[in-house]
Amino acid sequence: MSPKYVLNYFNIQGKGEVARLLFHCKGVEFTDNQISFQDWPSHKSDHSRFPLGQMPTLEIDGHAVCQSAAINSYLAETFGLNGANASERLVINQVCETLNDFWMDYLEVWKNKTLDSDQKTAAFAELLVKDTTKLKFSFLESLLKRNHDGHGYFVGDSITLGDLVFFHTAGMVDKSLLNDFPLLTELNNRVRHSAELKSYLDSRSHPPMP
Ligand SMILES: N[C@@H](CCC(=O)N[C@@H](CS)C(=O)NCC(=O)O)C(=O)O
Repeated sequence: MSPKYVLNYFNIQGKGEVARLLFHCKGVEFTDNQISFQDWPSHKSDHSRFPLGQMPTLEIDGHAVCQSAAINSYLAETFGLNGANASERLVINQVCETLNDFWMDYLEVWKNKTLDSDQKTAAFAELLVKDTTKLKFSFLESLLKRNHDGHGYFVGDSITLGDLVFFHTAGMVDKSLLNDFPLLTELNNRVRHSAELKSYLDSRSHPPMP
């Protein structure tokens, strides 16, 4: 019998969304416990549910674990969405780490309190066209091309953690990011309209970021 899963995260996409996508992709029942920013201070010091005073956390039969990357790879492994062998996991891990590096660059702008909203918009636009960003997405496109000439998923014949992390990251930033990457654009659309995720994504109402 499947354990009782409770995923705790803010009512935004952010760092908890890939776990949500993994549950929906596999149709595994879970409680999507969305906590508002307003309510969060009253939960933060409950270290039995939030070991580091942060979210996301996943409760598995009442036992709470933290760290989004650990949660995502545990769920992917448990649901058979983490590649069929070490070579596939090597590709998936490269995808996840590359996108994590990009995400860190993105957060640096997002968290910069010295920028007003117009300056932030300009800084995001600059980040998307930076050589280091282009290099990361060219690399991802080259990884994708190695499997079914880029017309499927990063590995194998169906969605894995790598595709979900890519789809999630692409959804958090301006669509122009993918303009130069036709295969990644196709992948983004393939995941968006996949039979597994369509109904969740059609009804999803929580925003990407506050
Ligand atoms: N390394 C952690 C970072 C978690 C993290 O930064 N969580 C933020 C939201 S994305 C949080 O809980 N912020 C509220 C707080 O620190 O009080 C992970 O990947 O799960």
